[in-house]
Amino acid sequence: MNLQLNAHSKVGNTQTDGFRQDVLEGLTANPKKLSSKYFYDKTGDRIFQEIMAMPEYYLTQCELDIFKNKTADLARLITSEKEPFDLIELGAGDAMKSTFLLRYLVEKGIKFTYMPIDISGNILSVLHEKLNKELPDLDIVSLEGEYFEMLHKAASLSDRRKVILFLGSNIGNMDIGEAENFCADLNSNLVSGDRILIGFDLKKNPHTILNAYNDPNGITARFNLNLLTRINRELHADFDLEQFRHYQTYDPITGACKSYLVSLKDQKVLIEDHSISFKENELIDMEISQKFSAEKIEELRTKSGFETVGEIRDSKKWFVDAVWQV
Ligand code: AVJ
Repeated sequence: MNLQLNAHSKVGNTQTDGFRQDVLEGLTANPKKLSSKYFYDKTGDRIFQEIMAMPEYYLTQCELDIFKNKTADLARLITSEKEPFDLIELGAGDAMKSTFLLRYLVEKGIKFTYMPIDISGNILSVLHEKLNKELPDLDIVSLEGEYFEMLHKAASLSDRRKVILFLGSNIGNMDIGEAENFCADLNSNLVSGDRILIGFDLKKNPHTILNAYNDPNGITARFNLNLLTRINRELHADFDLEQFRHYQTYDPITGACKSYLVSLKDQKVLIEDHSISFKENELIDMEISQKFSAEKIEELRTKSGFETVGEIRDSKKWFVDAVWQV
């Protein structure tokens, strides 16, 4: 079975409608806010690839270390029984790390279907093609859309045991309260025996963390500013990118690493027929990349109702992949 499903409406364009509504709501709020989930258009996908290749962005190498060098341990944590299961990856992207696990499972003859979920249809078709070539025996059903919508779709496609991958510290894009709600929602959408594997970026030397998001070449700045370009293109807005500057913070106490765009002057931006006013030095809250302590991870697990199965850290102990069970 090799399928590619998506949530595009054939009549009207529900995706743009949701984007427009979120952007207008966020930019008329105080403080102004945009959602980092919209970073990933075609250019955003490409800039994120550049970020993952930066020496400062240690997260990629840490989780790659786990998937490359501790594959058998990972496989043991997610495959409890003999029955075939569905391996669902939230925000699969290019599946650079999970491909090591996929290859291992295929080589061991373990029966499963890989279901990558991503909001970027562009990156999903690239992934689908790549995996067909590299692992021709792999069953793939790719699902384009929002996580929970696509999880429901996955549940409607089969009643096999589900294992959900949520890698790369994607969970860091939620604040602690949102992460608790998200994990509790995951828990209530799963059934007994289902498992989740979540990648958490751990607290560490604050310089190391800040450097990963405040890179000297301004790649992360471009990543943020690209959302304004996307709004200009898709919502016919007139943001002047020269008049906004990226600003990054890390609070080592709370573990919140946050990015903002600062308006460099008093200015008005037109988005369709809405005029948005910015004061000089006014901020747009762009992204949170939350860092975790072991205690916070335990608290998140118990609050959302999961049992622990096990966890694997990279050799530097900077990152952890935790496996939980309903
Ligand atoms: C894809 C959410 C894991 O927060 O570290 C990288 C995105 N933002 N640099 C992260 C990101 C700026 C990344 N995640």
